[in-house]
Amino acid sequence: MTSDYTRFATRAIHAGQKPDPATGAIMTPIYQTATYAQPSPGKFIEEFDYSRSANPTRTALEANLASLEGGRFGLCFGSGCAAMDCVLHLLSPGDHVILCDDVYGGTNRLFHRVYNTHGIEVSLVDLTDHDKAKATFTDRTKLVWLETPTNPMLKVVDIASMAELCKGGGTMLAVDNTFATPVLQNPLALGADIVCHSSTKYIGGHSDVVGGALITQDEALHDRLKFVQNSVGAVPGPMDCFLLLRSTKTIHVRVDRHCENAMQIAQHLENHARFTSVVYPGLPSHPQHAVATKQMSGFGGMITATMDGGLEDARSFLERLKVFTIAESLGGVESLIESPAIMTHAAVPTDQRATLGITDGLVRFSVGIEDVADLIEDIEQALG
Ligand code: P1T
Repeated sequence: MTSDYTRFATRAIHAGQKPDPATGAIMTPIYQTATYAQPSPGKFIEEFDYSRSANPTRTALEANLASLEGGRFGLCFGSGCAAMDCVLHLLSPGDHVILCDDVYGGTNRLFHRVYNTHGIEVSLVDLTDHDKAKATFTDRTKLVWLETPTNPMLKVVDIASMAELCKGGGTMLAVDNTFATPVLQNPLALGADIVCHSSTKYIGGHSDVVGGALITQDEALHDRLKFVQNSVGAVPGPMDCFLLLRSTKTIHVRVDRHCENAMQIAQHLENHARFTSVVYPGLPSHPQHAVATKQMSGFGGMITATMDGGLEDARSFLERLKVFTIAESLGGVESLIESPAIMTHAAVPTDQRATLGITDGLVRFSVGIEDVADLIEDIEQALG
């Protein structure tokens, strides 16, 4: 499924896509069909028999995303949560999972409130602490699941060192690469077995699609995941796949600008008296800045910062912003801002939030690609 092109920008635009054989249409058509005519019973044209199993618009997107992550196989889903769920279906009762302590609230909920009840034991661990991570492995540990940078605290986990810990023990390493994007970080090259994306975010880039993806190198693992994808059926429709294919053509350009804008805003906030802490992997003050520099080619568009007052202070700041919009989600061209404690991470138990630093004064910026001077002016007027 990988493309012949070696350079990222060319793969972003061409991988998985060729002019439509029927008409020469340059853009992969939206194959809005549930089923396919069979020339003879049980004989298909290519792999297409029914659109839950395969659809040409989705096949093109799956090949494109596989190529962007440097993987051989891609699978797309109706949401990032559906992609995660597909991996968790590979587990059996009694299996043990190590989950990074700081993850999207919905990820925490899926592992703890859905799969825990199916007999999967989950250990939440700060995976930036190598020794702590190592000590958590048991002979039943089948999966390590991490995000890096994490949502929302932007911790950076050393992927290669986690891959080393998983090696040899039959433990799969899955990395949610949503915040980093395939432009800035490729976990498969660092030893991960599975890369997961909420393609709702930077892959889509325009806040108009909900989707998810899994990318792998190993054919046997891909076949197991594809079996679940088809059996459970949480697949995206062809229109959403078309929109995502259109988006990946510009992902490298968008992500570069997200990084530039976020760096300037992080530096600005760091010098601001109203914020007691500013977390951005590109700042030398970030505790894992060295790891980020080693495994990422840029630092992304997400910033978290703690305001000196509590929730009311954060609320009035958010309400006064004019360019930033208060909303869940991230990774779109437009700037968004939110309060994790009462929005994206409200599903995380209060004690866990406190341990992680998800306080009431924490705000999370998804820095868009508007003119950065307007973004900084907006922040200033809202604080003033
Ligand atoms: O929303 P969905 O496409 O199902 O993706 C879930 C998901 C998975 N992984 C990460 C790192 C995520 O951030 C998300 C979704 N996150 C948000 C909606 C949010 O505002 O943080």
